[in-house]
Amino acid sequence: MKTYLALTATTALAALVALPAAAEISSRTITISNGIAETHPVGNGVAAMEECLTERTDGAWELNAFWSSALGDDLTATQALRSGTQEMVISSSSPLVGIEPALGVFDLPFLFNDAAEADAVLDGDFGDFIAEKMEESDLVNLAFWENGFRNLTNSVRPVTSLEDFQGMRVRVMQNNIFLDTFQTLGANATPMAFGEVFTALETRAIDAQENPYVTIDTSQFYEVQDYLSATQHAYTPFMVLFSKPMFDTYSEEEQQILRDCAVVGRDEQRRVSRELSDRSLAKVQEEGMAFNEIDTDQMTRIREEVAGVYDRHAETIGADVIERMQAELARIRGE
Ligand code: TK8
Repeated sequence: MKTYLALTATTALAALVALPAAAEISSRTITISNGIAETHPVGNGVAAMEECLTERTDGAWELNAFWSSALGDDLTATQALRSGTQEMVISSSSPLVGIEPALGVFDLPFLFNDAAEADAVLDGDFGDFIAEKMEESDLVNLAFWENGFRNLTNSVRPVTSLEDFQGMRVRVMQNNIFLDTFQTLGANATPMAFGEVFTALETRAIDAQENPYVTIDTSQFYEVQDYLSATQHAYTPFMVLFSKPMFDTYSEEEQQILRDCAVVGRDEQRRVSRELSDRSLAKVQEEGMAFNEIDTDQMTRIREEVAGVYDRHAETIGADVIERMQAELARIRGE
């Protein structure tokens, strides 16, 4: 009798604990796509996110990840989210300005001074403001991860001065602000999806591209590029986007699990990205790239040359969006 009672109590307790979870969490396979290789720190972020999801759902969810543009480039995959045919994408913000013009604020040259500033803006009120805007386009931004500070590679010459950009055929993202920045520097800029860049460099259809060190390394651009110059001309984020039509079918508990685990992934992704950056820079030099920094006077000339980009794109991005960003940066900088 005693044993029976104890058993019943245990069973009842187990049912109490298990029931709400069983009611709120359905078993799911979530497709997530990326343009970069799995060896990029985004791979570490996705692994950390998956571990978190497994733990929080008792293994009811699985992430099905596709790399190297296997499900299409950033823009194509993001459109699939909007129409509710794919759950997730980790996309650069830059190719999405046609969907949400305010995202162009991140593409303005020399906006952030360092990664800490970028984190403070992206993880704070400004990031929330952007996330709210994305919902109007049927996209839920779960978190901002790191793409990083971008640097120029090419197969023509080391870029040490403003004049060195002249006539260089540079691939830029599908983004008018980057296009304007590189045209203003005198380059011949061509917008292109990321998945086409390696081949375009290999066949010499273009001379140059720009990306953070970890991307230059993990995409093996060192095989088809000779020079790397530390231009640090912009910091662009990755957005961890979820299809809003699909998100809306998830229970509140499930939505919270997604948000929490995207943040767990973010912290790991940024940690690895920052740790790898120096190693990637060393590695691409070992692989034969010639690296140079650009002296302060020339960097000042480059910055001044592109300063007009801010005004030329203020109307498209939204003057209020740029002002909000600048106010936020002033606050962070203690100005
Ligand atoms: C990968 C891209 C890449 C970006 C680019 O899909 O296109 O140059 O920097 O990281 O999002």
